Amino acid sequence: MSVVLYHHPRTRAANIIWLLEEVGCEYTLEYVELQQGAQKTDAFKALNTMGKVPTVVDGEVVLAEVAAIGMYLADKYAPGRLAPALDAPQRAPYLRWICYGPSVIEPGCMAKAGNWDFKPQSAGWGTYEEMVDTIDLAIGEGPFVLGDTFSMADMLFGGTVGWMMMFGMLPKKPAWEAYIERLNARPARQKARAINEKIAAEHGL
Ligand SMILES: N[C@@H](CCC(=O)N[C@@H](CS)C(=O)NCC(=O)O)C(=O)O
Repeated sequence: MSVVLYHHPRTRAANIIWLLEEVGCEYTLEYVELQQGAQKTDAFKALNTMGKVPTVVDGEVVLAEVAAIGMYLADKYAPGRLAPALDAPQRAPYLRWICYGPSVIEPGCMAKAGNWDFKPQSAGWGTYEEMVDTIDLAIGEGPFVLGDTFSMADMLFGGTVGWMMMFGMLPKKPAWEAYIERLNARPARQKARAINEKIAAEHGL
């Protein structure tokens, strides 16, 4: 049985193809016509009440949220390879950097770009400057956030950092660019990019 990814190539769902390719499980893609509102139909919202992609179905499992999907795929299909064991010391930074993308980087960048009025002591994403310092800590000397070991954390954390740098919402620091280039060089990422571009072309995007 293959994993089904509800997908659109110009969204966060694009990155999930990279995750699936690295994990190496069988998968199929279901294109969601976002422009026509297919994500807000009752049928789709029965899978994901948010009416958003990515959404994944794996047998009886239905899952949304990029970080949750990544952790699930790594634990189920690549334990010990893309996800450190539950009792491994590396499991702690692995979880930290996976959570850091959606809980700090995404809202922190949106807050900065949108000039939001908020109290950094109360907002979970804190100040932009502290976020940048923390990304420096995560990337460090590299080559990956767990040092020499590439993991699902790089796909999720690195995916978010790369996306935000591309949109000018994070600075293009040389060490960060070098990290993203290491991720871009992975064959699975290049394959995923080609798949996304093919689907985009097929749909005139
Ligand atoms: N928190 C969600 C965000 C998902 C999300 O915002 N997806 C966007 C595309 S990048 C979407 O489906 N937008 C369509 C809509 O909201 O109508 C995640 O991490 O998966």
